[in-house]
Amino acid sequence: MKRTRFVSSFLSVMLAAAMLGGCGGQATNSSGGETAAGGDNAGSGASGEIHAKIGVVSFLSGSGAAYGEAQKAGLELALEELNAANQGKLKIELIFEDSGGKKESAINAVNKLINQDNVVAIIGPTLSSEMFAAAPVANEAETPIFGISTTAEGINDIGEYVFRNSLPESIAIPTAMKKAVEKLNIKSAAFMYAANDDFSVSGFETMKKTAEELGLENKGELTFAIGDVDFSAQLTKIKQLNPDALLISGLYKEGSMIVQKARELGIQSTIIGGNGFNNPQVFAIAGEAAEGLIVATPFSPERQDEKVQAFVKAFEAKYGKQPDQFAAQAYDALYIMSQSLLKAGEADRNKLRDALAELKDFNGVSGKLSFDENRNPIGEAVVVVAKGGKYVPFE
Ligand code: 1QQ
Repeated sequence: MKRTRFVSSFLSVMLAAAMLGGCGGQATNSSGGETAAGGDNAGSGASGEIHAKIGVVSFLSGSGAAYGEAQKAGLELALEELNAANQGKLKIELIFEDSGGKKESAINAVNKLINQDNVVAIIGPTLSSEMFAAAPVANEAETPIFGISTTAEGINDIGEYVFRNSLPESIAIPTAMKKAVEKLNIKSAAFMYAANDDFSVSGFETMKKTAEELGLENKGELTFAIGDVDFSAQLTKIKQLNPDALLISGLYKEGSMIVQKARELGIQSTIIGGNGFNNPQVFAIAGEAAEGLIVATPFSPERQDEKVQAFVKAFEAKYGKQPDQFAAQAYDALYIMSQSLLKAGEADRNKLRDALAELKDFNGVSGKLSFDENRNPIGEAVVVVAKGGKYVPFE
């Protein structure tokens, strides 16, 4: 069991005091500081302005880099807007680390951000598997770590410094499956999932449980691995099983290749995917085969909401393309950090943690957000279907 927070806070304060001669570690509130700049106490260094360094661990290279790119784009847009709006009150600095989707790299990045860069909080890492590996490090160091795409069950059980605004698959998947079963004549299901990825396994378990609850006949469960490129053996079997629905839990690269191959082999089943499919790379990889694919997401750029449309417009102006769910959740996360830092009154890890825990009815582009007692988001998913190269509401 973890030490009580009071004891460990006390110990880290003592340690910081011993190491830094009484100067607070990550607290970089510039009031009273930065006097060396030739008496310049106006502008961004003005007295009272909070300076907060936030680390970001993201999947920026390799087979899932489109997730990380979307996250970085969402964060940088929010950073620009927030630093302009918060002038004189709060200045946020982001420090990006590329984990390449690997657990070991995520752990190293978290250690570096906490011990070397003295960040007040960490956003990311991208994958649940990375979060399971790296969040215990942040939690032990009493540094808030905030998932923006981690949707597996059990993420927040790591500890009280772990948060996420990414809607868990246990909410998103049942929403998609119920709607599909209601609208299409689905009576049976088969499953394919990546057995070497925590998120994909967790998503599969939710899919299987939901299918049981919906009374669907289970026609079979087949696995693949992240990194695989040939899925013909599994899909030949799926074709024989002929399920009404094929449920796929995986990341976009392998998931989209499966969708493409399934249609190539003439599989007619309705395909329902998990969170991994919420990226436009699905259309680049699967092409026309993506048509009809059903997914649930908390974000749709089509939503006729003033805030959502303003975000879509600003994103398109900056990047020349529409934001996806990963960009939207990243964008919201930085707004949540900003609001919570202003509430905390200084860039202090424990004060920020407490402010985050109190978040209620945050009105973001990926919906309204409050946390439950386990710091999980309470939110709703919309169900979308692939049509003409993009996702549109499934009505
Ligand atoms: C997780 C996910 C992935 C799809 C994130 C990219 O939801 O790993 O939890």
